[in-house]
Amino acid sequence: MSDYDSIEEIDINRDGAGLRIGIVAARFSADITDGLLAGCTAELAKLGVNSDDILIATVPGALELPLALQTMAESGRYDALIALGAVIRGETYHFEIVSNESARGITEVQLETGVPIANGVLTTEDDDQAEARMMQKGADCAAAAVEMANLLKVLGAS
Ligand code: INI
Repeated sequence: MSDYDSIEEIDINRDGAGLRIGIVAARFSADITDGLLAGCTAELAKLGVNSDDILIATVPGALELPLALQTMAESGRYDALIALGAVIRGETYHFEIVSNESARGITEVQLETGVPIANGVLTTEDDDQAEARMMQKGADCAAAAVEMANLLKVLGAS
């Protein structure tokens, strides 16, 4: 028996039924993005999200993710959003700028709009690392988006 058994705790809820989810995917590393999308959409289906309640938008690169996400968040049509992309150190001279700025923008959008965003922008040393992680990362983001959407509904109602 834990010390906090007498204190109310909100259960983790990963039931995706009825949730509307928007996905924005950066095409810069298209093969990696495809893997992220495959892992993400398969997990959303497993969690009960209806395919009619999902919209996928694509943008050129990770730096375009925040603005597209902001527009979707402000539309009021989504319970949660998912950002997908890859920034690979071996393929860019400005790795830090692209990875840091996309992460900063994604965080800012969720805090400013109140719509949760799962950050699935992989930052890796090379393609092999990105390929090894893409399916799991996509699935993790689907679970995070569903969980956060449900948590915010409870927190907002209490
Ligand atoms: N965009 C990415 O998504 N990943 C990268 O690794 C990357 N590199 O290597 O530069 C990248 N650059 C493009 C950037 O996101 C914008 O699309 C571009 O600067 C136009 O605004």
